[in-house]
Amino acid sequence: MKKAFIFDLDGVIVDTAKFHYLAWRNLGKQFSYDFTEEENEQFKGVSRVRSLELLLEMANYSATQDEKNQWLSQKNEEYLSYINKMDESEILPDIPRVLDYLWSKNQGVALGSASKNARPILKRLNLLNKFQAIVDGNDVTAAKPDPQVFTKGATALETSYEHCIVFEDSIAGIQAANSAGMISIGIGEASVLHEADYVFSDFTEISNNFLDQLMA
Ligand code: B16
Ligand code: MG
Repeated sequence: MKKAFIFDLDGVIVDTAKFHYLAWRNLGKQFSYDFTEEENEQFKGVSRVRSLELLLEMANYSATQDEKNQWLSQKNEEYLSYINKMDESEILPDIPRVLDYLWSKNQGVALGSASKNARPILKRLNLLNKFQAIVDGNDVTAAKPDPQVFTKGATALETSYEHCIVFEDSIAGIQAANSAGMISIGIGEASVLHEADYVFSDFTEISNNFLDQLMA
């Protein structure tokens, strides 16, 4: 039976969280806030606009709309300066193997990311043609934990939700997959992603046998 495998981008296919962190940290310095890596965990899977709101709340800084708009574009420009130096070597281990295996088994493969930069990132990684459908931050009206980013992918691949498998590194993304009735696979720490149906540290732990079981 054909299933749909939906991949998150940041933290699943590529480790761009480090670039988001650098850009948010530098922005925080403008209002004298020392943004830590630990705090950055809360930003994973969260939209750009919501991330800025969170940062301002942490810093207890009340910004004008003009300041917010300026900071959102400033943050994105810095983020893009890091992204523009990326290449295929940044693809996380065993992602190419898993994608190729799913294609060889004629499975549906989609991207479901909160990022508005998903397409240029996939292009830089030479992975654009590995996805039959791409749903990103430009395509949704509700952010994770709302399941829209994944349900749109399922619709594009003409697959019912219960036949979808989602790979996610964020708590919000796991909740989104669960609320749509999809199988959720956490990539990261089990203590953080305990709501997922399965958790693996990374794709080197996901065998072709396990993928076969998901397809069955
Ligand atoms: P952008 P994902 C998310 O991507 C990131 O995890 C999150 O940190 C980021 O704020 C969000 O994309 C928006 O990204 O500023 O590029 O639109 O994990 O859902 O692939
Ligand atoms: Mg992610």
